[in-house]
Amino acid sequence: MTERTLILIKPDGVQRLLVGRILERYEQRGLKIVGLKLIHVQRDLAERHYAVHRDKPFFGGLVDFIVSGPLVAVALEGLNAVAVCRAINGATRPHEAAPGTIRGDLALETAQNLVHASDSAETAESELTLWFGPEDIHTYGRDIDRWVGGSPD
Ligand code: 3AN
Repeated sequence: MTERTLILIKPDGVQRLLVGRILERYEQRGLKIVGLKLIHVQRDLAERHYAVHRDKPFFGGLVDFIVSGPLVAVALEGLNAVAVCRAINGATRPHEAAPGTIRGDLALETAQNLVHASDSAETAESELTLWFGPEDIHTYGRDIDRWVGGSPD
């Protein structure tokens, strides 16, 4: 099923000059970039984004980290985009992430694991609304859509 999902390339990705390499992994898989922006996020949005973790001991550190510098928010569309992006990212804890995944290849620390991806289609919908206005999401066809299962509109 064609889905949309939210990716964040977190401040460590920007600081480590990995934005291009990380974005390339999703793009090469055939996923379509339908929204893209660099944001230095306010605390309020960061807290809303991570609201499910509010009671976790790492919540404060997580919010401090995500507001520490600009990050890149990406809206991606494609067949099974939610599951595909989670697989591309690899396990939350980088020492458990398989080689070939972003975290398995490029990260060591759980607190600085480079990327976020929505964990379900429902979460994706609410997260995309949080990070992008309707005018920031673009619907367009690509010549390669017939080769990678993209929707042609
Ligand atoms: P994922 O990003 O793989 O979906 P979640 O949703 O369990 O993982 O956690 C959200 C984020 O919280 C992680 N990406 C990571 O940055 C941070 N995090 C999760 N567990 C820990 C932990 N034990 N210590 C520090 N940060 C953590």
